[in-house]
Amino acid sequence: MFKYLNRGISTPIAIGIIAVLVVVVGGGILAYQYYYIPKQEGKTPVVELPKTETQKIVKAPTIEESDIDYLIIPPAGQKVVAYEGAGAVVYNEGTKIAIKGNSLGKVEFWAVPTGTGVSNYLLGNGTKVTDKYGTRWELARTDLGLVSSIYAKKFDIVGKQIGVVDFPRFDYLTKEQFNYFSPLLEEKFPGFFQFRTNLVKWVINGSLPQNYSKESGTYYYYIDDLNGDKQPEIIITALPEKEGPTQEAFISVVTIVNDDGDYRKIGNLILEPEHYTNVPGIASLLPVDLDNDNEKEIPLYLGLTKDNYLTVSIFDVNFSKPGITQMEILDEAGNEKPATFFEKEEITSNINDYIVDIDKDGRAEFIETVKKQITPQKTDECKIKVYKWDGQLLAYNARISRTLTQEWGYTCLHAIEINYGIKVLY
Ligand SMILES: [Ca+2]
Ligand SMILES: [Ca+2]
Ligand SMILES: [Ca+2]
Repeated sequence: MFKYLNRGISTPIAIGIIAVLVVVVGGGILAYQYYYIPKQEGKTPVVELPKTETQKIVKAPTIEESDIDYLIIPPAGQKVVAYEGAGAVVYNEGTKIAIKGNSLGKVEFWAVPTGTGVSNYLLGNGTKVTDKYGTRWELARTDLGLVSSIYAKKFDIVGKQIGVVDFPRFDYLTKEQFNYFSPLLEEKFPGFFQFRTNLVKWVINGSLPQNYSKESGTYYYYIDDLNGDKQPEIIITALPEKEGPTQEAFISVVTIVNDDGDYRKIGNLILEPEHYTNVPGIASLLPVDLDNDNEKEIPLYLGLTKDNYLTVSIFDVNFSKPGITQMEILDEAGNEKPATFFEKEEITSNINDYIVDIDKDGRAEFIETVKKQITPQKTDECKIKVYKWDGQLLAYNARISRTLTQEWGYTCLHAIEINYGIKVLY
């Protein structure tokens, strides 16, 4: 099940992924023993909160972010944002790292390489630089490439080690990301931004109802610009403090409206316990516009069913008439039902979901692939089911869907690449 979550980690905006990993990996197995997601395709299993809760702007107080003693200086013209916590990073050529500090005597930079059997190694000592940004110790090397982490040892003027600084996970921001991320960023050095974690936590605390836990790991958030207005939306999902069969999962979307961090609620939605087994969250399927209204829909992973299917469902955020609803689809048999899909991997068959523009018309489709073994270790069958917006519903589209027989060893991703001429990257 790690695979499902890992697929999303390389995406630059998956800030809450670590929290989800902890919750899903730690709590998923326990949770699914108590809950069961029925496969019945009946009524929409959601209840909306009163509309009076939406659209009110909440003013942010002045929120201090914790200070940092490192710098990640990107090459000219690029922008980086650091998140909380460590993680593997690919350093673009020309990226500098530095430790701030006036009273230090020496700084050593160390790398933990990726892979096994290789020990930590010294990258080099820092060179002291003083300019209008203060005093810092810069590493001369700017060709770090892929490393699982970097840390620095700080020494005082008599050579005694006085601390270790771990460099965090960071991303290079695209222009588009920077446009909508900027209210949530604080510039620490030209081109180097710190993510305003404390502000985001304050927004989440204000958005969650009383009985929902504010401890990280029991909620999950994800940041995107769902409606393309350059103001970021925070998608928040959470479970109540005391899990149990009568508890309801909470999904909320807020928009940060200015650089002060004031926010406006767009909508809330409550998901009844029989429809999830864990904190709903975004993993490998990212928000994308599926119904051609220029607003992205949100695919959420809802945990495992009793028979080990991972559930994915699609939610639609409505900005003009604020609210969140679960999408409906038209299935292969022509029935309308909630947009809920399942993923499962077995030796003889597996089911996976993707969101890609499979017919290359500039719009994303929802794809479900079902791979089955036909002849052991010889041939497989891959059924590629395409759901496309038909003007009314996300509908199974027989014209684009295909069933293919393929050589054993090939995946449905190969089948999509060969038969549709597109590469699916996750
Ligand atoms: Ca927006
Ligand atoms: Ca849409
Ligand atoms: Ca398309």
